[in-house]
Amino acid sequence: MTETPKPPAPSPSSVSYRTQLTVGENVVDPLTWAGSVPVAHGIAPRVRIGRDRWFNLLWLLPIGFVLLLAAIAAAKGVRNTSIGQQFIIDHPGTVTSTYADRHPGLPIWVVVQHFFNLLLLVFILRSGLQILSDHPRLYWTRHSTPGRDWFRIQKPVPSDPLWTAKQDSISLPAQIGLPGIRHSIGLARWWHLGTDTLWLVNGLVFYVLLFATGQWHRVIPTSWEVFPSSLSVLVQYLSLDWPLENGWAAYNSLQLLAYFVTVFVAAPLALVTGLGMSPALSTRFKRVSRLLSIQTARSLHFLVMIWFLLFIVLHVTFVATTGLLRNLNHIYLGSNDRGWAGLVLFSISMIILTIGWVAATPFTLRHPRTVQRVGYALVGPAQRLFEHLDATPGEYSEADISPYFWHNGQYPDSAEYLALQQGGFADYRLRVNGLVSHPVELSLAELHALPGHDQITQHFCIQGWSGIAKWRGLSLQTLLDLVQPHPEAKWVVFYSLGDGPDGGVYYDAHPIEQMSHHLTMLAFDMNDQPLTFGHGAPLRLRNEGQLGFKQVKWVKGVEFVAHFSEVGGGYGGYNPDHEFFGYRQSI
Ligand SMILES: Nc1nc2c(c(=O)[nH]1)N[C@H]1C(S)=C(S)[C@@H](COP(=O)(O)O)O[C@H]1N2
Ligand SMILES: [Mo]
Repeated sequence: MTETPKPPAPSPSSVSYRTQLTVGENVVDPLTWAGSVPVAHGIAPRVRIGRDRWFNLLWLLPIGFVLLLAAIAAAKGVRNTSIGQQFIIDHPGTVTSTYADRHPGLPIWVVVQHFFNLLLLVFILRSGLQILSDHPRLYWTRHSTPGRDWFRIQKPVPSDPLWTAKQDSISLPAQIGLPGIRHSIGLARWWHLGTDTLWLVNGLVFYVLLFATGQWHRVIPTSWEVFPSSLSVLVQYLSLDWPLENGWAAYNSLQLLAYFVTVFVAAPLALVTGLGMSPALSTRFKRVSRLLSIQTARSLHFLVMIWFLLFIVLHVTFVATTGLLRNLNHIYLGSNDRGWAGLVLFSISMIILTIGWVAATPFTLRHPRTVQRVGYALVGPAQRLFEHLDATPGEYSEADISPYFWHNGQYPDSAEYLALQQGGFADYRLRVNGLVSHPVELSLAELHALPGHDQITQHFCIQGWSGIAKWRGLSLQTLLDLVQPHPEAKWVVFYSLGDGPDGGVYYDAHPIEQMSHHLTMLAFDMNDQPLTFGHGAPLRLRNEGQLGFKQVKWVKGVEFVAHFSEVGGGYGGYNPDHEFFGYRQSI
């Protein structure tokens, strides 16, 4: 037997970890989705009262019903008094203006925009609920401390010290959430941010036309009379003796106020609180971010959604009960007659809406790459703009450090990792190679010997939780100086010792220009202690202008490449490959 001589083993520093990656699927199979994450049900919504008493919001249904009956009785009582009667005579409920008298009716652009608004809101609300269910808790401080949430649709956080935010996520009914499967935040965000963008464009056009045509008279109150007049309408509604409506000429004052608040308060607030959750922006506008921390923004964003839901329910109720045919002719036809044409158009619009509603989830599961691509096309430009605002990630003080920092992701369990861990990482080597002049392999001791620094920064997980920690490590710039990337190197890929939930090594690609930021670091300490197992021992990435999933933990290799499309599934990271996230996500 002759032995064929083995070819010389390539020098380890030139071997790429790419071969350890897997390619993601191009369709979603709910059974194997996200590492076969099982269905997990949440609980009825609860609000915290005091330190640790939780109020089940379902009680609001009977309580609300009793309160409504009491309010009806009170309103009827008021109308039986002479003061009450005089008040309603003095303030009949609608403030007419010369504009309203001269320009009754709704122009066709209102008709068209109203329909688009309705259609987009369906997707915005569904995907918004999906996003909420990925971290089904709300807080008022950036710390996301278990037990300090003010609202939750999930049981209390278990005592397991390695409990992850992914384990904490819950399922929603498939036709409520979009795309309706557990932990589908990547796809839900494309729907949410993509339809948000269209909704904002629709809203912007609406604002412009409103002021260009004088239609704003119909939705902006111009006299203080609107308040007593609204009160009068409220009493008339509650006493079940409703005011005479003539929405064709002018809305009643309560309706006017509701429209005004929705268009000019709730909608802008939805935008501001939405953007308040972005790492790039909330770190850029530090003053704003002090007041409007990510969690305050998220909580307010939720309350704005509640406003929209209440508005929709009441709006539809009144449309149906105050002369349905005529109201539908107003908003679907822009005409004031009592024929059936409005109802026909309304029915067609409801069919379109229902088809869109029912098809959205199956379409998303069958064509997730399309959702990923179209979503990025819609929101990518804004996202890149924010990154180019020269984001200076917020830096905090020791006093800001979070008492609890959630864990997330898939823990490493390979023999390789366990052996390294048992050896106190004495055998650990960070392999840095690719398009560089000087590939290196560095032990932990060598990494510690390089110049390092501390930083106190905020982590933004895509699922919605946040936390502040102090990190110690070396700037990526130090590493760049050491290895000298070639000019063609435009992306930097970080490989983990841990696998992702679908198998294959976890990795993520970052644009090289973000590596030179003074806060981009490979960290080995967290809050003055060596990184724990759960948080990424022995080494993890911090790129503070980006979301949490890009902060690779348990880093074993760094590779400089021309473009991430050559790596793994080609979408820029494990989550982009397997769960349809974006390759940069700064909002
Ligand atoms: N290797 C690896 N790194 C990872 C993950 C993972 O699953 N595997 N999860 C990411 C996600 S989604 C988040 S939010 C952060 C969480 O870091 P923490 O556990 O220290 O809070 O790590 C990121 N890095
Ligand atoms: Mo995350």
